Amino acid sequence: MTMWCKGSKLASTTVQENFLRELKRFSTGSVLNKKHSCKLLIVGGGSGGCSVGAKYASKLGKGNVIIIEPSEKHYYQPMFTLIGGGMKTLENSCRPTKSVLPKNAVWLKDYVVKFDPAKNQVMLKGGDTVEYEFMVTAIGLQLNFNAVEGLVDALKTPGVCSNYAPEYVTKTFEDLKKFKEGNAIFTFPNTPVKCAGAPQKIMYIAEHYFRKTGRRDKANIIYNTSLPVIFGVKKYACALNQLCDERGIKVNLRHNLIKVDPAKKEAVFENLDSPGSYMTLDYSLLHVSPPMSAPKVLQDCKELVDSTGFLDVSKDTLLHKKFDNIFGIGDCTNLPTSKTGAAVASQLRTLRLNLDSRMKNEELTAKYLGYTSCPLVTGYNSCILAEFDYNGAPMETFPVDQGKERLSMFMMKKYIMPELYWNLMLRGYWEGPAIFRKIMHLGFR
Ligand code: FAD
Ligand code: UQ1
Repeated sequence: MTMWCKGSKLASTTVQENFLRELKRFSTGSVLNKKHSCKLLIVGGGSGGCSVGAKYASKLGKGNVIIIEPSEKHYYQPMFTLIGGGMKTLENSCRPTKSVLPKNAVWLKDYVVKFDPAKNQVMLKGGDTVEYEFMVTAIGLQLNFNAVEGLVDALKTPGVCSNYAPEYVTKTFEDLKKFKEGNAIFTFPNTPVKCAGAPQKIMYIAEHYFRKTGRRDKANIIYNTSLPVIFGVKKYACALNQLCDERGIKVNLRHNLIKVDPAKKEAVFENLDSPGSYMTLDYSLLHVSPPMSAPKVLQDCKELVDSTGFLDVSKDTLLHKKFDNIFGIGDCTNLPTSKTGAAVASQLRTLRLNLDSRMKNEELTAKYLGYTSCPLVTGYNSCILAEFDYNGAPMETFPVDQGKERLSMFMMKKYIMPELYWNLMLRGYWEGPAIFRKIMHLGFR
């Protein structure tokens, strides 16, 4: 202190405080905060962000595209189902983000903490701001494990697992291996979800695994879903209901997991058709699909979202309903279709054509029909490949009845889809199977 001043105590304190404040500002980096700007900003470098980024980084040239993505690791999430069943490893599903983002784009490894669409800018956690001419929002959705009482602690105990997050997914197969007897319960939450088939795919895999390992007669398999049906599309719902009947799986509709007690090994479900009435079940195995929502940062920007908190875009063009320089893709949007990577691929085509038009001030002509797909893995060698549109009408690619369990579809899910994802989709070359559907159906339908 004496180094700084020889005057009164008050003056020396003020100088010292100012110095400390400057030091803090410098050490936290705020003095170095930057203002970036770009032609196209992409928020989120997951399935949607990477593929849009790949398209535009080459089209617009070096430095004109900025991608904001906080994670060092990129996961191929559709593989989580197979990891839970012991058919793939977590390493198989993961690549460094650096290796999947387009080289011509600028990667800012940070979180968006505030959207300010009126000023065409976003704020980052590290303090930087980014200004854009056009923005594509692709920040996925948020998993809310803590919205179920006791769940986060229960996930640390034997028997409670979830395929939904990379930190938990490897535990699923550990728990399947350890299962001896009792209730094996699988849940579907009372919220929008990504991959609406995933909560039950792992159940069919577990059922097959117990059969393969001679424990099926010891397992009481139960599917407790918040939905009023087993699956939203009638054709596939019929096939799945029949499968559950044949395999002795009990389905409880409109039952929502609200509490897990790992000490008692009990799970509590609310009956959504009779509020205030509950079903408590013992479990030996509990696979939880957690409640999900739009990311909080998006929900907080009221101008961007609808009443559900998801990005409010036109279901036809993917353009934001209020801001004509903002598009959305994937799980963070309010597109009324099932949230999947397959849907993202199909949306990519519409988004590309319409963003090109917006950049040239032309009318938007491309229309997304709601195509989505869910490979419903039903065991270690079978899969029902559901494909459908906004109306729940099947939009099947192959000229066979896809409502049946098939080995070919399983092989495609296990071996072809990952290659297609890493090598084509993330590089912007896969815009869904529409072209194959047209070719395959020539002369058939
Ligand atoms: P994501 O790929 O999740 O990417 C969102 C990105 O945004 C992330 O990288 C995240 O780090 C980033 N982000 C988040 N917050 C911020 C922020 N504040 N600032 C900046 N960046 C942020 N789909 C299929 O097609 N077939 C399947 O068989 C299938 N099975 C699945 C099984 C499971 C268990 C799961 C979990 C998913 C499955 N899916 C499947 C769904 C598919 O993975 C998603 O629908 C798809 O990844 C959505 O892409 P997205 O770009 O919208 O979101
Ligand atoms: C698909 O396009 C896709 O994206 C790459 C998936 O995974 C993320 C899928 O699981 C499926 C089924 C499709 C649809 C593709 C075909 C060939 C039917």
